[in-house]
Amino acid sequence: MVTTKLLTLVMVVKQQQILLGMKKRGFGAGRWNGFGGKVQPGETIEEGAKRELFEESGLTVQSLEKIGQIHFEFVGETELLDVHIFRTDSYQGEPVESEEMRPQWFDLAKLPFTEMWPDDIYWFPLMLQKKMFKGYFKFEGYNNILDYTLKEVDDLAADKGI
Ligand code: 8OG
Repeated sequence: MVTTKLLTLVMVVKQQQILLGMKKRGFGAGRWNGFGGKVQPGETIEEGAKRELFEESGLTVQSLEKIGQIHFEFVGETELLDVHIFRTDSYQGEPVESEEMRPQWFDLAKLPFTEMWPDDIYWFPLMLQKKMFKGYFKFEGYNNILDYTLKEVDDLAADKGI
């Protein structure tokens, strides 16, 4: 039986920099990424995104802009990931290291793509231009992309396709 896990991912942008965290443990360990995780029962996706952002980086936000949605499949695994991606350009607080993440600002011109999930290089340009997108990536293991689709959309909620 195929199941789908609902996840969030928040990208914090300020001027010409983006805040990424080095994932210290668990899924995606050793990679720089935005902040996020599993949506819990009883919370909306946006509430889950804000909670994970705070837990992992110490930052709070008033509002988040929904910017993308990507489905991930891993060959041989029955669980699909449905990752809802948000962007924010304003936040409160200062980034602090958590048990899960070590935050660091990166210049947008010098992103550490070789130490990030391999799909990120495809959709980061859209996210950075504030273009909404939907995508699908099929992985073999955690390093190899076998197949993918990625498209810009006008309205994330209205567009049902992946
Ligand atoms: O709770 P946990 O740390 O396992 O959540 C996984 C986080 O990783 C969540 O924020 C979603 C995010 N994530 C994936 N796959 C990918 C990916 O391919 N690229 C990026 N940038 N983030 C991903 O699960």
